[in-house]
Amino acid sequence: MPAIKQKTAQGTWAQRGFTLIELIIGMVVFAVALTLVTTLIFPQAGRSVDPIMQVRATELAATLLREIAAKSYDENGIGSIRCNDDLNDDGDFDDNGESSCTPAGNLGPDAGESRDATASNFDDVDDYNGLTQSAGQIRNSLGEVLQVAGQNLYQGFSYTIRVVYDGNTDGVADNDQRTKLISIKVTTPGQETLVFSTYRSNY
Ligand SMILES: [Ca+2]
Ligand SMILES: [Ca+2]
Ligand SMILES: [Ca+2]
Ligand SMILES: [Ca+2]
Repeated sequence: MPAIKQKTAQGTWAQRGFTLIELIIGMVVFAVALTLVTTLIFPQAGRSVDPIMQVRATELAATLLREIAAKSYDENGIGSIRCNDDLNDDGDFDDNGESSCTPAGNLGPDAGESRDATASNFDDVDDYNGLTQSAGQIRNSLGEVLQVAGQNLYQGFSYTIRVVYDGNTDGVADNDQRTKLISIKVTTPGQETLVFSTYRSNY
């Protein structure tokens, strides 16, 4: 027990302990300080992880968006002829060597296409519609699970991709087939959800 020195009436120094009141006040001050630390500082320590997870979610989404951006606008373009190109200007998109764009209800992988466990053969942007990958299964376009030193690079992350027609670019799906809206929803290990979107026009 620490002690305090006190001068006696004879002018010599003597030691005395804490009184009960001093001990109680000390304990109250300590309890208040502990409460402040646990309510103010400890939650901040947890939150300081969030920006790191947000950066990693952004990296993941940027990688996917780069991959998608390299694909054709639609399955149905023929060579350099885009889908919905009305070459003979007769109001019909699928005569005279033309092809219609994929109907809104069919946006997704086409026959025999996959990106999950094999090297991806996705070849147009809407093939990614509905693609979902979760913890331990996040793969690159070669079908490889992304790992560093045996650890999954995106452990605890998951994402879902949605592709819709949005010709007037208002963020709401419509039937105007000139533009596709690609949205990637990434969920972090802390269950925070971030959405990254981009538009792709029919070029
Ligand atoms: Ca035509
Ligand atoms: Ca395709
Ligand atoms: Ca497709
Ligand atoms: Ca729209």
